[in-house]
Amino acid sequence: MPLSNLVPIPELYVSYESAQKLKGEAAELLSWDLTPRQICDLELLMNGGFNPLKGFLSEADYNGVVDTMRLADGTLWPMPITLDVSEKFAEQIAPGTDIALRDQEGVILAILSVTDKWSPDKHHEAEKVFGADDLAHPAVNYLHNVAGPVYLGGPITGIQQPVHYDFKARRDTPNELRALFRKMGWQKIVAFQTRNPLHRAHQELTFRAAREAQANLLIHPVVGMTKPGDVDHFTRVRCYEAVLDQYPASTTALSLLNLAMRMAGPREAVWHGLIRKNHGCTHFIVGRDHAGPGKNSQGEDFYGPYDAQELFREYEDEIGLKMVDFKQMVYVQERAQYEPADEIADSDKVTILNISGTELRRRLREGLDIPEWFSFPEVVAELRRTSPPRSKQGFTVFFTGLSGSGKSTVANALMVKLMEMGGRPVTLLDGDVVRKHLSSELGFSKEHRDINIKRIGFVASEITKNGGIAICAPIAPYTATRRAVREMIEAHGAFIEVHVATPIEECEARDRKGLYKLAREGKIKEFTGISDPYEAPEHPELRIDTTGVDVDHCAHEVILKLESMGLIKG
Ligand code: PPS
Repeated sequence: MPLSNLVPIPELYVSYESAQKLKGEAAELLSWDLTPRQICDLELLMNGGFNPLKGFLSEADYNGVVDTMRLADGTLWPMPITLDVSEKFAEQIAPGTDIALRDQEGVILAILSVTDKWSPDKHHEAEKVFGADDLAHPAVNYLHNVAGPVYLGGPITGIQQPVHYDFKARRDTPNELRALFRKMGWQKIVAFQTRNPLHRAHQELTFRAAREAQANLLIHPVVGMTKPGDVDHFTRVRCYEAVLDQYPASTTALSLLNLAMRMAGPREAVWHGLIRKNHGCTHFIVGRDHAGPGKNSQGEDFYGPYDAQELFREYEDEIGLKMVDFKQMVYVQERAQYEPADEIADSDKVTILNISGTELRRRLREGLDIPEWFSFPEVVAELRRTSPPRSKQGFTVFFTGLSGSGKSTVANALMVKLMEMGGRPVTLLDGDVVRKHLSSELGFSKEHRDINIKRIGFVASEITKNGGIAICAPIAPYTATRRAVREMIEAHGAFIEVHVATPIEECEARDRKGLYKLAREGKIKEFTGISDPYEAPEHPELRIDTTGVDVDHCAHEVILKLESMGLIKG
């Protein structure tokens, strides 16, 4: 039995009695409503998953972590765990203040005793932690466009765990997992981190990894926050449960980890290792492109495919876990089995079959065959259930462009054409109409425009989730806000951004509402294109200019795009 599993990992919770008392007192304190990512971080801080951290990082620890992957006392820790807040909230806080940390329903989860408050250099953080200050990296985008500008640090007093209603029996704290391993007499445990459904290749790989290490296996998927666009965790957990039956009985456990991933590749691998060590594991599988964020804005990979393995190897002793490096498993048709790619010689002259993630998504989208050698029928059935062919899924067409560019007119024509085709309910969220019904109290400051667009995004994502078609037609002048809406919607279906790129001269010449004239005279302030910016989309799914083109033709172009994406059948 590894020694570490005989002793519990320190948690930050106080006793039940103290928690009840503290809860009463905390009601009087200033409160911070935690974001979904902060709730994930707090849970792992409190239950010891982030041991040795005792709270959100102080400024000195943060600087050490960002620059050298070490806390101020020299302990290895690769990821900044900080409490980011708004400037307005930070103004009320000074070192020495206690604040109540609440979940999104207002339940008090913990008290933060603030020792540090500072405004971080986010460009520096992005460069050092994620390797590039590039918004194509999901965590860099989060850092600049979602996270607040001020960080608070200090120790945490844990009052209660965040509440989960889903898969309760599959969630374990580090100490619960340690106790399970003790009870089962498991001495060596290989952890497998994943944010994707498991197919046969993963099952083979994890099974072999455990056998080679003569260890038991822990499938330890992340169910907190993963990469935007990933398969939702409800679907994935049902898939994992199906795959669990494929391992020899009592050799393998499945436990869900409420981690908010950062997709930081090499640094993330080291972080994942430390977290698994805290959960009582002895070995950790690090794959090709571990926790990779995809391509950067130049279309290149952020990290080399084996950077994560190299960094992990460098720190293996300090992490206290042995790395099991990923052996890529491939299917050999002639032998009807999976084999490690590096064990197949050229002289074998065999046929190797593979289906990439992109190809799998295409087949699911188009309702095409997914062969049995690739995945388990239960997993495929589960994936098909949540991702029906695209022609049956909901989607959002998001028009953006200047006032008078023709957004509403084309959107209206598109709506009618889609209704004529039938099949799915269609809702038009036009800029003016939304401002009348949903956003009547808002003006045109950046802050108000962002709220307006996020409301539209929220409604559109609900429509998309429920299988309908949402057509949005606001100006939506800011790239970051449009991206946030895209992320909200792509979790449920396709997002088609249509830039109505009619030049401002044409919009102004039309001046259908007489607003440009008033804006030029200074009678309307903050008017988009005149006295307020419009950030044109760089890569919209479609760009149309309505100058001299009839509406019918423009709407038809959108229809053709939807057909080419398999969203509607011609
Ligand atoms: S935003 O930026 O996306 O929130 O704008 P949106 O909700 O689409 O509202 C734009 C419509 O409001 C009218 N209007 C203005 N537009 C831009 N800037 C200023 N200051 C402004 N004041 C009023 C205008 O009629 C827009 O409608 P469209 O259909 O775009 O012409």
